[in-house]
Amino acid sequence: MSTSLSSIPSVSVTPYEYQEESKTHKQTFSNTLALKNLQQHIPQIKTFRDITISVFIFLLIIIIFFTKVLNINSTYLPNLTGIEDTVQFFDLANYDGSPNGWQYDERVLFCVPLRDAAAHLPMFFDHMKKLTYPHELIDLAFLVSDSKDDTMGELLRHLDDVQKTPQKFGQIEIFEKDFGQAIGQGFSDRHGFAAQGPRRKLMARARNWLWSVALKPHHSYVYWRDADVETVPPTILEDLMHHDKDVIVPNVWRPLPDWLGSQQPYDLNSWQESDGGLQLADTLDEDACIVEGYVEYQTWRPHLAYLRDPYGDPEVEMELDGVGGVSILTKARVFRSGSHFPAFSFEKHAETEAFGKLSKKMGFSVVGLPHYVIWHIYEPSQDDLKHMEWMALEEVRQKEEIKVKNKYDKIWDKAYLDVQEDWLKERNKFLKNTDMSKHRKIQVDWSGVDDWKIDKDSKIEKKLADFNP
Ligand SMILES: Nc1nc2c(ncn2[C@@H]2O[C@H](COP(=O)(O)OP(=O)(O)OP(=O)(O)O)[C@@H](O)[C@H]2O)c(=O)[nH]1
Ligand SMILES: [Mg+2]
Repeated sequence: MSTSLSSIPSVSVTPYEYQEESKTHKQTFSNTLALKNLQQHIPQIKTFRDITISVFIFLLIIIIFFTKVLNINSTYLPNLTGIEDTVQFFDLANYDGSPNGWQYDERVLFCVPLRDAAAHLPMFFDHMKKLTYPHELIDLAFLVSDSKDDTMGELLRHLDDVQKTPQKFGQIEIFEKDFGQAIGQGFSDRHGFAAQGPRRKLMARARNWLWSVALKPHHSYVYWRDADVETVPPTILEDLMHHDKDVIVPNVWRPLPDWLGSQQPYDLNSWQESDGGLQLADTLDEDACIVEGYVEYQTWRPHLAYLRDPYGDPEVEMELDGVGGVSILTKARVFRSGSHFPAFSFEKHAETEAFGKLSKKMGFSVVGLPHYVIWHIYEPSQDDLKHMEWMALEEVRQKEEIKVKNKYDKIWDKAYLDVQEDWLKERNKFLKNTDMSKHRKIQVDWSGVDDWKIDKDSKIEKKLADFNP
């Protein structure tokens, strides 16, 4: 820069001009210096600006995280001084249900209808103890109805056991109410076609009684579970919850004995509506109740159960219209909003299938997971029982047959000398003087012999020609 200053043409200009110009130059020079100085600091300024922006973005993320992801609850609290002992305040916006509810102490109401279920309860409580959702956040509600066995006694015993362990649950309520269910609880009684409509409507009433008395303002979720589930992941609540749907069900299959094919899609009540289903509904009476899996009602609906791929992604979702009741997770607000289990024909359906349809109609999301499976127990039908009886008898008969054969084989070996080989050797000696033609006449059938087509050039033909020249 000093060279550029000395090179200013001082001779050819007036002092004034020079001064002026020199001044300008000085200014330019100082400006250039300042600019250079500034340029030297630019990286720092840029970093500073970057830091400011980064901090701003960071703060923004934190705010979004706390408000949305953490789902910060309303902090409003009314002044309850003086009445806090008798008045409880709930802001229901705080119990909407988030996809990771277990991290925010969200309570689940676990509803279980029971009838003649004493035999299933040991298995049921075994699953309960293994649940990974924090047990203190699970409130249990049971409805025991029309039972001929000791369902209530078994239930109390199991609850007593589990509540003494570290795996104890939150609040527990048991309700008892008989609905006069006349249809038996055996497999074939339950699954007869004529029994379906009345049975489903009655079950709907039972479910409504249960949730309507058990649901509290502090529940964010309601989970429905049948007692007769044999295999279920312990993470079922979290697995269903993280999908963030209003109503969600897994796929339900059942194991079968080998002679029946080892496994089978079970719950056909989870399906998507089809044109065939809608057309069928139009042809039926107002009170009719379509049920799946019966030749009487062909709906051509895609069933969740049949869409299972054993190697499929368990996260895959399928939109549904009807849902089965074996295992349903719902946000509590679905019931608070007025959805329920229709105990009458709603769009030609009742109970859980109608609940799915109704909830969807009310704008809630209703979803099933085709590749996420839980397993219902296998209960033999009357035909299966007959076949099993026959198989049991057959097994006994075959065992007996083997026993007798072994016995005879032994006796045969010991009691009789096997002379077959000797006989073959000595047979000719014995028979050498015997004219067997008296005992065994040899007859030759010559019919058709003239029709034989013999090649004229063949050796036989030539020989014949030699005999008959
Ligand atoms: N409270 C009550 N519970 C019932 C009644 N009928 C059945 N249950 C219970 O409801 C759950 C489901 O009943 P299931 O008999 O398995 O019948 P489902 O769910 O229609 O399905 P399937 O297993 O296919 O017959 C089980 O936990 C039963 O114990 C009833 O009339 N009242
Ligand atoms: Mg069942």
